[in-house]
Amino acid sequence: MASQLDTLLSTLHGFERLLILPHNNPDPDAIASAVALKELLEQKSDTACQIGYKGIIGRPENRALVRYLQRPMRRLTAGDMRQATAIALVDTQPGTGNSALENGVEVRIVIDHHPINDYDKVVTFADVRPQIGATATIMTEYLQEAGIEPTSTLATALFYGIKTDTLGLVRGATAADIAAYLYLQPLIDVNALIAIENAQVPPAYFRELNDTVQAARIYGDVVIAYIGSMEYPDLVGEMADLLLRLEDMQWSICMGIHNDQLIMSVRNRRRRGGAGQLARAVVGQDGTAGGHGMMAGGQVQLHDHDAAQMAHDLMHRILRYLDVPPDTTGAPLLSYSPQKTHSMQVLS
Ligand SMILES: [Mn+2]
Repeated sequence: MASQLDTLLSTLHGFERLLILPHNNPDPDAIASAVALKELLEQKSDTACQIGYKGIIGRPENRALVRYLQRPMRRLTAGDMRQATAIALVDTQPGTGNSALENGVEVRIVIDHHPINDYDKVVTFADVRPQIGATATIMTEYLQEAGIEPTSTLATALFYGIKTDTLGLVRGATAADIAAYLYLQPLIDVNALIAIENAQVPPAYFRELNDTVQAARIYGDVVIAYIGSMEYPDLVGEMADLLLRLEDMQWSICMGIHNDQLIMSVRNRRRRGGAGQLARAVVGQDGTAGGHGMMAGGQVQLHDHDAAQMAHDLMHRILRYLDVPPDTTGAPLLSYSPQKTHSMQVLS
């Protein structure tokens, strides 16, 4: 029986060029996975690869990672999609609305770890494993199977991809993620990783942080912040992670506007917490959404809709979905004091 790797490679027979697409506004897992696929195919096939992306790489850590990788990807032009004869999607799937993929374009390869999407596209090779914590884990396995030891640079990127997607192996990590992480660990450039993780941030970061904290309201065990327009689209994910740290919270949801899109990020503390279901139910036909039990996201194209009104509508749907009584006014985070205070005990 042919191995997964052989099947993957045979998919590209006769194709001189492949366009690799990570999801829009790519995160470390998407960036590392795209670079790993390029490396694999350039060593094991005759196909030349180009990585393209849509959206922006805004989070300072992600910008630092891309600089460290010597800018392996470029923003897509309209012509790139038209000219592409073979396309690979990594860390995303057709039909999610979260890639540059256009209708009618054939997809050769999909490698992803998000829940399987009901797409009607014909994909020649699909390796989608929703139980796995990071696509970088799957790509590490392919490199191992191909007998390619990643360079220190690539190992660092893959390690960081697994680390961020699983919050350091505590969010949705499986035995496979742990195995890949431990395999990569001796190969990484520790100083580079420290520099990436502690990338310096522009003053706007602190303005956005302030806006988020000012906007956050608490409804029982749910904290929600709508921050209005934001400098870069992945900010909502970063802020949702931060808000989930508030004691007693089960849910955190952050929404903001970037480039005529309302972007929402959802977090839940539990492994099967239903973050993906909430995102899909709330966004509905107004946009696209997807994700796992603990983390999910969605986006709505605003067109002529008023941003504040749309945010208000979504907020309403979220509260209804979570059975929060409609007349409940949330408590502003900054004046919120929980019934029980148990967190500030001094440990001695
Ligand atoms: Mn991922």
